[in-house]
Order: sequence, then C-alpha cells, then structure tokens
Amino acid sequence: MSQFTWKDLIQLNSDSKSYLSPLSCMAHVDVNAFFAQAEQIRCGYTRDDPIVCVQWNSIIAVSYAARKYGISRLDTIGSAMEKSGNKLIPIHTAVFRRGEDYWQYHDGCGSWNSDKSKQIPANLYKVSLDPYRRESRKIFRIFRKHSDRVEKASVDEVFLDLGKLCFQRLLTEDIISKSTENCESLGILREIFQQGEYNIDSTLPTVPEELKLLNFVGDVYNPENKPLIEDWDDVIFAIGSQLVGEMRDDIEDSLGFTTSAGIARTKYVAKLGSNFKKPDAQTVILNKYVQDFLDGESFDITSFWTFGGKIGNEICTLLKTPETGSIKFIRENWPDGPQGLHNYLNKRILELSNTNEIQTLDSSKTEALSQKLYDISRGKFLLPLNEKPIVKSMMSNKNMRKDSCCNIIHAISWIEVFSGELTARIKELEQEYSKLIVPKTVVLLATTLKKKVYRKTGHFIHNHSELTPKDFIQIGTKLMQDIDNENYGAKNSFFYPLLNLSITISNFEIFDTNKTIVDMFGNHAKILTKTTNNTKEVEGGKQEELNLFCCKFCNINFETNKEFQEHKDFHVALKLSDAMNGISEDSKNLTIGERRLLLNKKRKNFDKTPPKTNKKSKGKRGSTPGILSFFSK
Ligand code: DCP
Ligand code: CA
Repeated sequence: MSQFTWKDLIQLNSDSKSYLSPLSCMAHVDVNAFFAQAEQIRCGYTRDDPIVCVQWNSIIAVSYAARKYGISRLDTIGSAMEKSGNKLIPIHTAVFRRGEDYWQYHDGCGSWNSDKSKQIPANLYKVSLDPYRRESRKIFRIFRKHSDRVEKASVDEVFLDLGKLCFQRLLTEDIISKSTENCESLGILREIFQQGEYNIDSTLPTVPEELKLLNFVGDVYNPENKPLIEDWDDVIFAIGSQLVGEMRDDIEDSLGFTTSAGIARTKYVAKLGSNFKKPDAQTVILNKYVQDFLDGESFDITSFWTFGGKIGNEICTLLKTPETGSIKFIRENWPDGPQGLHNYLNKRILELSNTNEIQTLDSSKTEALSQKLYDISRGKFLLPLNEKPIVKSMMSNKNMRKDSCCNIIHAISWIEVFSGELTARIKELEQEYSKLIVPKTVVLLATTLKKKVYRKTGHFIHNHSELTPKDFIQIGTKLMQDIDNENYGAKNSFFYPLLNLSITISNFEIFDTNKTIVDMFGNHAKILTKTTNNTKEVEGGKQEELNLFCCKFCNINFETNKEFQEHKDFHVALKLSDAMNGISEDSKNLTIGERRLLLNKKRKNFDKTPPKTNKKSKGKRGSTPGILSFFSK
C-alpha cells in the first residue's frame, strides 16, 4: 500500500500548489566554476586546462583543473601561479575603457605580466560582467525550453519545480527505462487516471515491480545501500532525475557548460544536493534518506543558504547548538512542534538582551523562525519557486584609483561607461521578461577622497523608441555638471580626485511589449517604434508615417522590405571589402563602436591628456556647458 493519495499525485500538476504535495520534487542546478568555464569555452581551451578568471589582482573563479593545484579564490595570482608551477592560465574579465560605452576583452593582458604594456590599469578601466550575464541568459533559456517552472536564483543557479513535468511523464509519456516498456501496471494506473475512476482521497496502488527498476540519472544518496524505489515519491524522483539529466545534457551539448544538480523534495535540500558532488554531477536525495543526508554529511544549520551569515551564528548562540550536528540537535531537542522552539528562542533573547550577542533577531521574528527551523531540520521546509523577481534598481559604479577621476572630463568619461553598461542591462531585462522597461529616476553619487558623498537626482524623460547610452549620458552629464558647479566650481578644491562615482537607476515603469509607445506614454510620446506599429508620434501628438525600412548608415528610406534587404546586402559587401582592403574615414558601414575603435585618433591620447576646460570663456572654474559636444559620436 502506498502512503500517498491521488490528491498528492494530482497536486503535482498544479503550478501554484505542487511544492506543497508530499510527492513534490525540486531541483537546484549550479554551473561549475562559472566565469572560469565561460572563459575556457570562449578561448577554446579544454576542461583540463587550469584556467582562472581574474579581476585586477584577484581570482574570481577557479576551474576544477586549477583546483587540483590547491588554488582557491583566496589566492592572489602570484600565489596561484606558484602553486601550479607556472602552468596556470589566467584570463582577465572583459573591461570598459574610460570614455567608451562598450566593453572588450584584452586576452593575454593582466597584472601577472611584467611587461607594463600588457597590463590592464585599474585606474583607466572598469570590469564588465556582461559576457557572463549573456552566457547566463543562454543557459536560462535552455531551462525554459524544457520547463516553465524555473527560477533564476543567481547568475549561475536555478531552481526547478519538477512536479508538473514528472506528473505528465508518469501519466502520459514514455518513461526512459528499458524495463518499463511493457509495464502493464503503469498502463492500468494511467487508464484509471484518464477515465477519472479514482477517489481523490484514496491511496495510490502499490508501485508495480517493473517501475521499481526505473533508472535514476546521477547518484542516489543511499548510505546503507537499501532498495531505491519503494513508493511513488521514489518513482517521481527517478523521473525528476531523468528530466534534470536531459536539461544538463542539453546545456552541455549546446553551450559546453558542465553543471552540478541536486534533486529533493524541497529547495533547501536540493541546494545542498547540488553542492554535494562537483563538478559535472547530480545527487538525488530521497525522502527516506533526507535525515541521514542532513546528519551524516557534516552539514550544519549554517549550511542552509539563508542561515549563512550573522543570523545563523545568532541562532547557534540562542539554541546553544553543539559545534557539529546542529541540525540533529535541533530536531531531537524540539521533537513536538515549533511551539517549544518558539518559547525557548524568546526566553533566550530575553536572557541575552543585555549583551550585544544578538543584534539581528528579536522576538517579532521568532515565530516564523521556529517554524522554519523545525521544518528545515527535518528536510521539510516547503518553499515555492520565487515569482519573477522585480528589479527595483540598477547601479553602475567605479571605485577610482589614483588619477582615475581628476576632473569633470574624466567624470563624464566614466558616465559614458556607466551608460553603456546600464543600457545593456536594461535591454537584457527587457528580453528576459518580454517587457519594455523605462527607469524614471537617475541618481548620481560622487564620493570624494574624504568620503564625503555628493548626490544629485534627475528624472528620466524617455522620449525615444529605444533606450540608447546617449540617453543616460545626457542626464548623467547634466547631474555631474550640477555637482561640479556646486563644489569644484564653488572653489571646493578638495572635490577631485573622486574616490567613487556611480549612477543608480530606479523607479522602473514596466510595459507590455505588445503596447505601443503611445499606449505607454500617451500624447507626450515623441517617437514610437519597437512594436509592429509603423507610425511615428511627433512632438505635439501628431502621427506621421515612419519608414521602417530605413538605412541608418545612409539615411535612405526604402519602400519595400525587399529593396531594404538588397541594400543591406550591399553593406555586407562593403564590410567585406573593408575587411580586405582596410577601413577609411569614409567607410559608411561601421557601427559607432567600430568607428571609435578603428578610427578615433583623439581617443588614443585621451587618457593621458584630458582636454582642459576653457576657463575664460566659461567664466566659472569647472563650469562646462555644452560639454556633451566633446563626446559627440
Ligand atoms: N563570483 C565572484 N566573486 C565571488 C563569488 C562568485 O565574482 N566572491 C562569481 C564568479 C563565479 C560565479 O560568480 O564563477 C558563480 O559563483 P559560485 O559561487 O557558483 O562559484 P563558481 O561557479 O565559480 O564555482 P562552483 O563550481 O563551486 O559553483
Ligand atoms: Ca557555480
């Protein structure tokens, strides 16, 4: 006889309730040594090459091949090089250069070179993590192809609620196992389900013998080598392990990344599972072995992801947990429900109220906490997938070094960098959620060497069809000019050099992409495109025809798509010609980035000698109206 009912099984098929079913099945998947793997794949190295991903002098990701030398994130490049007998392959992240709104790689360059020309000076560059976010999006898209129940937990981690997929595979699809090809009992179960001939509260039939031979993908945690499949939760986990295996194979085949996964009833245990064996591994924690897993594998209450920091330490202090075995200690000392834990936590908070040992927790938090601790110590803390996280703000920031930001020209050059980064990130978000996102508030923060923070807020009036870096450059420059005028311009000679400069955008308005810009902005909108609507809203609210087949290089309108495509082919031919014969100032088919990269002589000297502001004609020191013209693209 099964311990589960038809209701438990059918609940798996519900997006909102599957996680509550005793048959629920969650997975956590984490990319191995993510940034290092991204660089390994980009540069064409193999998994056996000891790659580390570097930011200035720090190592931010260590490939598993490099870990064999005992290298960790705590090593400096110098110590890591030594440990590997100089076999290490360091690869620096992509970087923005001051004054440029696009990032680039400078492969082979970095602080480990003694040759100065092969270094990347931190005073002139800013790290870009955009390449990793791009890979992250590609990985996420593959998960989404397989399942709509996926939560992006970080740049390289997802949670999956596998309930619905397991349910569907069990009751309607082929199950991958030679042994179940002719599983009659499964056929009978499906028949009962399809005919609706079951009582929702009655127990499920016993698991048929053929299904007990179902294949698991990965390692099943089974310390005492007991039979794996006994009841329907084990069957669901076997199917879940196959599903996760297929997704991980797809990611590896399509993009080259290896991952580690954990499969369990809850998100918390699945996350411990994905960390259990790395790299390129998968661990299944069956319900019947979950307590063995928690107790036997040197996990502690602080191993759970929300208890890692101060809160975890305070819990240990309050509950007087032993050095090891804190999970078992909590489970065994408070066996009868969360109320006992709740009372004890409150009593201890009172006892310690005159010390400074407890700073984060107070009695308003203990009721929810005791329930969580009670459940977590039994591997039964049920959490649903997070709804799409609403991004509330976004920051682009530079910690300045030495002469990074000595005047307003430098400051605006960094604002160009921030603008490129913020625009790209907004576009990423738009793609991810298929929405149009318009930030309404822009805050510029300038911190001086004396740690004094100057702040200016602007309201972003978005009047273009598509956000471009120039939109942010304009408002950022205006805010910077205001701060500069009020300080440096007002004879605050300690204002420069700055220690830090940042732009934060917030107060996002989010619109469906199937709405036009006029729908979104009403008659205040100036231009409308991006949607299929081919009209343009000009200032004053009047509509005009907008030619969608317009070449932005030549500024020519074409009547039909066919003519426009032919014209674009002409540009491709020109690009080829440029590639063979070299480019020139009048090459029409260069993007802004390419033009600046290949032709701009002014910028070559820019970092060394920033143009001086014309003090006489501007009147006040540092007052530089029209400064944008310097940056005209
Ligand atoms: N990261 C970082 N600085 C940190 C931690 C992480 O820049 N202090 C970046 C680099 C990592 C990525 O985030 O590659 C993902 O972080 P993880 O903690 O998942 O670590 P890895 O993926 O590198 O390794 P693992 O295989 O242990 O998950
Ligand atoms: Ca990882």
